[in-house]
Amino acid sequence: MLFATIATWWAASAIIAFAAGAVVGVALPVLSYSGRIAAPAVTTPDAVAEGRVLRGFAGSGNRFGWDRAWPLYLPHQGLRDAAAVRAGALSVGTRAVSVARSLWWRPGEGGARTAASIATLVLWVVLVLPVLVGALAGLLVSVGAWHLVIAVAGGTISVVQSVAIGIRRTIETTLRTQRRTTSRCPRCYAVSSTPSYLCTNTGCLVIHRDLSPGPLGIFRRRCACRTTIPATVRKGGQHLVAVCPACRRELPKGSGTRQVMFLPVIGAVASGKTQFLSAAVMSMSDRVNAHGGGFTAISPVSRAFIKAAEAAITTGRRVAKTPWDDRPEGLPFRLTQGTVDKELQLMDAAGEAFADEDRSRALVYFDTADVILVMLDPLALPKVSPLYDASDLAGSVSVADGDPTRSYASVVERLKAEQVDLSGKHLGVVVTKADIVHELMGEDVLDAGDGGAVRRWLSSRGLDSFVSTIEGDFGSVGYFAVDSYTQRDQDDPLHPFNVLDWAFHAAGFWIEAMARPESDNELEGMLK
Ligand SMILES: Nc1nc2c(ncn2[C@@H]2O[C@H](COP(=O)(O)OP(=O)(O)OP(=O)(O)O)[C@@H](O)[C@H]2O)c(=O)[nH]1
Ligand SMILES: [Mg+2]
Ligand SMILES: [Zn+2]
Ligand SMILES: [Zn+2]
Repeated sequence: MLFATIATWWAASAIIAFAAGAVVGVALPVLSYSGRIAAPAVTTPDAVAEGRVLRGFAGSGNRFGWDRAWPLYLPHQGLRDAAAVRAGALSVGTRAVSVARSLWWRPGEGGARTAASIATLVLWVVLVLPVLVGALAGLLVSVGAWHLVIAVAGGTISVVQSVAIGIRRTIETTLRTQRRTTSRCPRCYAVSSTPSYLCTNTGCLVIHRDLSPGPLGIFRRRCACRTTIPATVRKGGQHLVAVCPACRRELPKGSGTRQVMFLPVIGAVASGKTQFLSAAVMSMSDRVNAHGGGFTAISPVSRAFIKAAEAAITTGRRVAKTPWDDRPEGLPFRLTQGTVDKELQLMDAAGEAFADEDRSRALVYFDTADVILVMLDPLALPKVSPLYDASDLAGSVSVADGDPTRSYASVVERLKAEQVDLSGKHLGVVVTKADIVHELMGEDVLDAGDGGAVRRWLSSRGLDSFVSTIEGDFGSVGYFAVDSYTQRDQDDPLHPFNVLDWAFHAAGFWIEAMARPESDNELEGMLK
């Protein structure tokens, strides 16, 4: 009878205690999350940036660490939350055990005291133990079940997320490689595959160095300031403010989402660099506009350049001398047509920069150029200048000063000394002021339609060894003669556009054959 009563009590109290323990176990995650019991560690953007959350760096994060943004909940915050629930369960359990133990009354050693201890122990075992065991078991089972559910669901979501990240990253890299998108800083000349981006919240100082799908977001990312921005350069690059990863200065809008054709020019003072680039840019603009595309200057400096070029070319005024600046700024232009979106960045340094190797040392952008143009003023050649000086044309145009090969050497000697590989680079030799040469010597001397003829002309005018030097230095060399001053037909062999055409082909900027102004289809091809 007594045993039956005890057994019933045990069963009943254990079941009730089990249920109570289970309820506590269910309430624990809520209590923990709201910080009442064992609050979890939070994967804050600061913890992320300090490298305490995510291991291993990805993308350009390699250089700068992880960006200051909120990571995905899984797995890192999820694991921390689960650990907090376990810690909470442990502390509730320990507390229950110590409360239960305090109920066993032990007055001390000897005689009646020992007897009292034993008596309360018996009572304790009969009354308290089943409650304690039931409660602990309930807690254990419910926390265990919760972990199991979370582990299965969280694990599945985590795996799906990793796959999604992998797919999104592959798409991004493939498209980027296909479109050959880069960004080129017009001011510090740094070339990078991913520019850095500012948060859209203007009060936020966070710079997002590596906008790519990953643990900081698969489609969108939440900045430390809780503003959400796109998680890819392809999406974000369209409207976020891009800054140079190297110098942090603002880049032209859309940098990093386009292929960039970079075209720097070498040439002595008054060799005709600016006149050539002005004519080339205007013809580019005319062509693209004529075919329904857009050609726009995308920086204050390139806007000023195109304005001056337009004024000079349309009125026949001569271009102004370029002021000498140690670190000239690149001139970025955007070319759009249909879905095609590309950038052309020209670099027009003043001739003074090419006086010697020391001066041209700052022009490190030559290191990363696939195509380089060198401007040669034929009127400065010893075999031509007496003819010009003695003619009626003498003084009509400024003539380059100094040996025309010196400006070339000022750049290329440094590149060679620094072991820059020139074998993959292309050099365009542009003989300027061909109109004047033709007036002095007749139309047939400098046949612009034929690069070989221009090369022979230079060789026979004292530049024989120069020709062999440059051909030994560069992977390929193209020869051109241009008249950048007179407005000529688009298909005139002396038109500066011919040089651009060659340069674009050499750099793989135009995939289809060169567009002639008559054919729309071909221009589309040229921009693709
Ligand atoms: N007739 C004629 N004049 C030209 C041609 N190219 C340049 N010029 C003139 O030559 C002079 C010098 O040309 P620029 O383009 O200013 O020379 P630059 O190389 O830019 O010189 P810096 O800016 O000092 O480095 C200008 O007066 C031009 O108008 C050309 O093809 N034909
Ligand atoms: Mg100039
Ligand atoms: Zn920069
Ligand atoms: Zn922000």
